[in-house]
Amino acid sequence: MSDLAAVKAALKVQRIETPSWGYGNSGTRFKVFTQPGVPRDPYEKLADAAQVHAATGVAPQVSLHIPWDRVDDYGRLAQYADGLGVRIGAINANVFQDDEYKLGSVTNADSAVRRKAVDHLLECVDVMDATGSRDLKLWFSDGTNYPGQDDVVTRQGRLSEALTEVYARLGEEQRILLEYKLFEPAFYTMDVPDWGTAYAHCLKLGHKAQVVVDTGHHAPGTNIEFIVALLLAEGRLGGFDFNSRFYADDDLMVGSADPFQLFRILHEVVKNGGFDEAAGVAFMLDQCHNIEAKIPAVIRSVMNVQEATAKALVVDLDALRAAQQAGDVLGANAVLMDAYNTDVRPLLAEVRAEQGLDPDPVAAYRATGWAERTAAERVGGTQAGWGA
Ligand code: PSV
Ligand code: MN
Repeated sequence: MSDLAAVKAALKVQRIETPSWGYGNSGTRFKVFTQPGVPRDPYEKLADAAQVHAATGVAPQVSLHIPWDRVDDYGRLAQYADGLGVRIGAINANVFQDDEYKLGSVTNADSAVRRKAVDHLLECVDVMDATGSRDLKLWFSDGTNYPGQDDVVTRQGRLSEALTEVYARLGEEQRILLEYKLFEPAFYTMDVPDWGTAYAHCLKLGHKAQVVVDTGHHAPGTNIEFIVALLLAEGRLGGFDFNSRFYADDDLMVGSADPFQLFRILHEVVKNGGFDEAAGVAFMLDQCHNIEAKIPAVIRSVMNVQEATAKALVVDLDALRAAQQAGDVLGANAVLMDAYNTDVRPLLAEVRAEQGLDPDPVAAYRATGWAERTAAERVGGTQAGWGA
């Protein structure tokens, strides 16, 4: 797409979902640093997310994590979000933090543990019903640490059984988004280690089951854009958990470690119709801001996705296809690099101004005084954090 009006129109309708846990304290296994003004409950997390949407205009959805965001009345939480101009996005299940899950959740050899895990997943569908959420995002920490610890195929059978029960509970418009991860916390085998395993389960389940690509969940050097293109072509790309990594699952701000990779991924999305509403791809962030201020970091991340998207949108696809058809290796590569090397920041500033937004979202946020106000007001209580 190289028609400027069409590029601008596409940027205006882009939507990026932010994670409730991105607003709480987080850290590593060595230390969680606290920050002043951090939310103390899901309501305050939504209020922070609404600041990101106000500054950027493209982040109206917030993913929840259950039980971290457990409340008594989810209908009330959804209404509160509505009043802030945002809504509830994906519901992330959590079957990785209870002691019973030491040897796995839905793949545990003990049927009582499996029952408990599936009941939690079903509870998450109840939360979707109450909040109007479309997507149940499933990530399983299940796996083994040592060769011989358990039988790989038997575990796949247990996984399949659990997914089948949850799939049957979904409403017409609801979906399972199945996320894979190469390693961690299990170090020898994960039960859903890669897109192929996730894809195989989704195929068996049906069209309401889709794969989620978390950009931090691959072996170093993996060609993620190839996976994205393939899943899109097969109609099975449910969404992204965007973040950046240098070494493992670092969960840094998306586009900070390798902006070129983010561009290559979004180029495949653009080229293969992934931005069409009908494709149903959820563009979510899954990051933790350990040392940087949370709200500006989320804003920065949203802007990084916008910049990579804008570059992907200015690729001259006609010229690219012509070069590909002609076998012009250098010419085709030059078309892509021209787009990547375009400074799209003035274009995005224009798009924002046309929408009545400040061209500089971070400055706009800072000018609200929200950080100072929440630091003064949010005293007492327990700050939300990764795991709460
Ligand atoms: C697992 O590493 C993961 O990417 C899953 O999406 C979890 O729900 C999330 O991180 C927790 O932060
Ligand atoms: Mn994730």
